[in-house]
Amino acid sequence: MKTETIVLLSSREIEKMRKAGRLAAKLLQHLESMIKPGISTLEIDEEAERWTQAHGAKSAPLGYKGYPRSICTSVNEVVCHGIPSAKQILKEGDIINIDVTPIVDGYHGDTSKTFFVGTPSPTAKKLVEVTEECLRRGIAEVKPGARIGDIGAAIQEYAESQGFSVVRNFVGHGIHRVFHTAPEIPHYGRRGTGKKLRPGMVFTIEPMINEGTWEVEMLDDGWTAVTRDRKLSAQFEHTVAVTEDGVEILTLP
Ligand code: EYL
Ligand code: CO
Repeated sequence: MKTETIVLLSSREIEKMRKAGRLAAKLLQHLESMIKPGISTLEIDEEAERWTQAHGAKSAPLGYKGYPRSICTSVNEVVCHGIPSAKQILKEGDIINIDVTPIVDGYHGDTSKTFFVGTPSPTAKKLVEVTEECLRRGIAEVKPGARIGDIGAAIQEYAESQGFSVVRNFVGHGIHRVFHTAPEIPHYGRRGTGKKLRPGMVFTIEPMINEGTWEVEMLDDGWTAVTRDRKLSAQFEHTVAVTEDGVEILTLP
């Protein structure tokens, strides 16, 4: 059993999270400008590493539990933790989630978005729009006194009402000086359940929403998670702080 405690950050620490979060959002904006048919996901990763270093930051994923690259690039049926590769060339109609986590002055900013490569199919467009709205609805639940289960319930209700499913195997996570810590934030669940939110808590909300089944398979590389039915999966992620009167999104440009 995990014995990690949920840390409440001071306003000085939240300010550092804001700086890391802002850099993460700007990095994602920068990488978005590279997305076009013909580019490899490794080229995007290499630019992410270069840009991060040029801004005096470090890439948290690189070497974390042995992860080999600086960002995750999850294309089409890849649910999360897709590894950038020279062999993976983006093509017209793909969807790609780019997930970045720079470390600035010891604090982490974790954010991701799903982008279209050229013009999406109607299904891809709807899935991506619904997933972004799931993140928005999850964030809207966050305030002191609310429960962790309220976040997942809001996300699950909306995703399933639109005919999509919510990934169970991966959850949002506490984040500060540590990349991945308590609390866990499931993107499904029941209102009124789970721990109470308190000012100073900082965590990610990062729903992965699937076109078909919610079930996930791991590829033989040991990192990449794909949908069991190989249908599409989309994801959006912000790092948020619980404030005295609600929520602050820390990963805005
Ligand atoms: C490294 C470690 C298995 C990431 C996140 C990359 C990947 C697969 C083991 C959290 C934890 C990204 O961005 C993240 N959450 O939003 N580990 C991560 N790795 C890795
Ligand atoms: Co992330």
